[in-house]
Amino acid sequence: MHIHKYEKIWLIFGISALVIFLVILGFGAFWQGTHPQSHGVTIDPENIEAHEAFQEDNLGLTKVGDDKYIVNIIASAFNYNLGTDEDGTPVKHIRIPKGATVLFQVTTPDVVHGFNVAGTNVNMMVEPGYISSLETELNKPGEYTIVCNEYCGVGHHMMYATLEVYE
Ligand SMILES: [Cu+2]
Repeated sequence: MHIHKYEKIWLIFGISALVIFLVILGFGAFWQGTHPQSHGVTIDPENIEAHEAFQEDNLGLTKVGDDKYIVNIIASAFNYNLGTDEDGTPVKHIRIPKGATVLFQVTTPDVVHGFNVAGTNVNMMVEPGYISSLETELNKPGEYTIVCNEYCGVGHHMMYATLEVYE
């Protein structure tokens, strides 16, 4: 069978593009652990406190087991509510030991926000009516900034918190 030269070039180009695409996808999924959420979890945005995870006492970092943590956060214009410490000051900094499994659960009562732990694969869109959750292992010690990467209004740039992964 004779294949024209241009047709050969085109076939090689097409097959290579497909292989490159699959390699990138595989790298993201298996090496970097990028997975879509399995299903949507809904919440009443006007009555967030009715959900146990978002009651004042349960906000922020909670240790739930050996090397297992849950972080509950209410994102709102223009703040990340991580609860308060003993003297009532809002928590803006959380510390997690290296290698621990962390489940982030975030929701919002108002508009669409982002939740991105800059420099990690923790990056979620936070929509009113839904609980965005992601479980991950943070293995690189350092200080990370949690930023909102969905423009949510004039105070958007003031939405941040910090996360420290320590040895
Ligand atoms: Cu924002």
